[in-house]
Amino acid sequence: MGQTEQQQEFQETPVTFEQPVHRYVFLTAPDGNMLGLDDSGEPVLFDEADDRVIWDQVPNGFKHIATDKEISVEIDANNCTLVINGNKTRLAVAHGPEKLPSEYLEHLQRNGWVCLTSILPPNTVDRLQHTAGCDNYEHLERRTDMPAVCQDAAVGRAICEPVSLWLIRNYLGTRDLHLAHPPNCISLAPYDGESRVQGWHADIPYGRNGPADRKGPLKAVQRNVCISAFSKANGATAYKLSSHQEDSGPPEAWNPAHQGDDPTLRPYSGPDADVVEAPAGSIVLYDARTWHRAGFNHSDHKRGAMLMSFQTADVTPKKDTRPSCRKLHESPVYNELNAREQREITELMMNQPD
Ligand SMILES: O=C(O)CCC(=O)C(=O)O
Repeated sequence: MGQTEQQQEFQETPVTFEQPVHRYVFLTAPDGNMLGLDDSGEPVLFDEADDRVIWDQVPNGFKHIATDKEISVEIDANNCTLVINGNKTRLAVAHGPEKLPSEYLEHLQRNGWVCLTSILPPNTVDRLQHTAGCDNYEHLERRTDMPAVCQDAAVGRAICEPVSLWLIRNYLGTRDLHLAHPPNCISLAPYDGESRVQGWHADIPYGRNGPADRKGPLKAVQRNVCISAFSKANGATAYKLSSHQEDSGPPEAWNPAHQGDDPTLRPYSGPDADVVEAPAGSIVLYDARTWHRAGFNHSDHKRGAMLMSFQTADVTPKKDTRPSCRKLHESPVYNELNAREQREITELMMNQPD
């Protein structure tokens, strides 16, 4: 590697998202459906997280952000009771997004990626860190004797995070999606300066479908969950943001290890690449055509992540997700998930193309 290239190493451009100072709330029924207002302003439960289910807590109750309508209700230990469709329904005040789903969708459609900053609640993040063996749980070995989704309900909750599911379905223009592989909680070890590292790639084709037509219909959205806080220093995923619009995959020069005899040559890490830095519990969604690779972890600690690919019904998954889902159905963890989560996971993991 020449002098100039070396000077340009580890110089990716950071795109940094700070901890939100304000977040909206969901009002969630025991079955996981979320309170919203219908077109006539009546309270209704929805199973999709679009703008209709986004609320702000105000002194006497809640304000519906899309309509400015306020409802007065007493809040007791983060719960309230409301009459919905003639039934008294107990609702939990739950961790919501920093922005409206429609704002995220606008960003995703314009740029091919979006960061949902700190969208997962802290208790879910803590259990994901436990499952990945990172952060406060770095002393633990990651379990490999059962699928991650059976190890802790937090994994299923992260899979079913409702704003990201709504965004992916709208971006891909279909409700009918499945996961490309069983979700795993992984950790990126500190980089020793010489081992082989992941090269630049795009995740389409993700399965066994043959070469992708990058100009063809949209086929998949990737979802990287930041289990640890992601920073350039600890190996946050590197992207060429908006490269989903390019006609081809990453340039050969960005992957010198793929050409010569030395598979440990480092991939491009200069300023034309980006890293998305975000607090733990953030989710980065990106068009599967986006060029990306794991970052270089220059810290002394493991960096936890959960990587998922949501594909349209016609795409063959990389791995069959049905055996893991059957194990989940038999596991006590399944009963910790609410009805919405059980339905979503079963659909996302059991639906496979013929
Ligand atoms: O580990 C990472 O940061 C990203 C890896 C990734 O997205 C991939 O392998 O496709």
